[in-house]
Amino acid sequence: MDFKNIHVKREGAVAVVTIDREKALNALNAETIAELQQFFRSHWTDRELHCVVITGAGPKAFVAGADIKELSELDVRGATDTSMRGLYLMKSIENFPCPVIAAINGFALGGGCELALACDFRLASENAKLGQPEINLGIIPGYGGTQRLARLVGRGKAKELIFTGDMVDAKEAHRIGLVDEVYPGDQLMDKAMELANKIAAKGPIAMAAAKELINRGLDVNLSAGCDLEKVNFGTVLATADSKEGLKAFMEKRKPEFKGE
Ligand code: CO8
Repeated sequence: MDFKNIHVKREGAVAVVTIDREKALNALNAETIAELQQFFRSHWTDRELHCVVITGAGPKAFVAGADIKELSELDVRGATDTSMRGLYLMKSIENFPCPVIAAINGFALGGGCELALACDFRLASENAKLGQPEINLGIIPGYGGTQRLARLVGRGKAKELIFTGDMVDAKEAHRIGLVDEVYPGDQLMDKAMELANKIAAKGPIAMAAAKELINRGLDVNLSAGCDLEKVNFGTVLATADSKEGLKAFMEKRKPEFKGE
């Protein structure tokens, strides 16, 4: 698959997707959104893929937002369509059947912060800066930021970030729960791959079910969420991977999951 704005490197069961528009600090233009969408759509049923890492090219930015030049040329219809395409991408990442890790190697602003919010984990380098600066441009977040940020860091912190447009550094982002871990820049990708490979070694069916249940469970009440877990538990227990995992424990060996 030939892409212009992203690179995909497969390392076993892990795919590393690098957004590469370094001159524009990896800003998400329409073409990049479309290429990312194509990547996720075409790998939706790839059973050999167990984890995805998304990062930005160069030492300075993960993604500095939606492409401001493109935004400035949109009319109402164009803005709605652009927002819809971005929201659809974020949903695809959130619902992707295997975990997606954001390796935040610098600025993650606006649409870049929203991209990271749609991922399952956010690992940041010490030089990372995150924020939703849209208000400074006279606009609002359009790729899910008003919704996912509040769910992650709480109503107050989300309002502070979105109303002021201020950036937070990696340390503060970690303190408020916006990122999960912070590493020196030269260790970020190794740490992201370490986590990705650990996840990739687990049973992919159980992993997909766990991801979906946590995501869906947060949108329903506790009782309905537990009901969802009950139904899925039975389905997962009936898989060959479950039999292998339980058997391997009793035989004191490492399980070999096949995704069946
Ligand atoms: N879009 C396009 N180009 C960008 C962007 C961007 N978001 N960010 C940086 N660039 C470009 C700059 O224009 C510059 O290009 P050039 O060299 O040709 O002038 C180059 O990248 C380097 O940037 P700077 O010279 O500005 O680098 P600095 O180190 O001085 O500053 C900053 C780095 C602080 C990151 C600064 O570039 C900045 O503030 N960027 C904009 C950040 C921002 O406001 N992001 C939010 C954008 S809006 C958004 O994301 C909305 C999402 C929802 C959209 C919904 C669709 C309808």
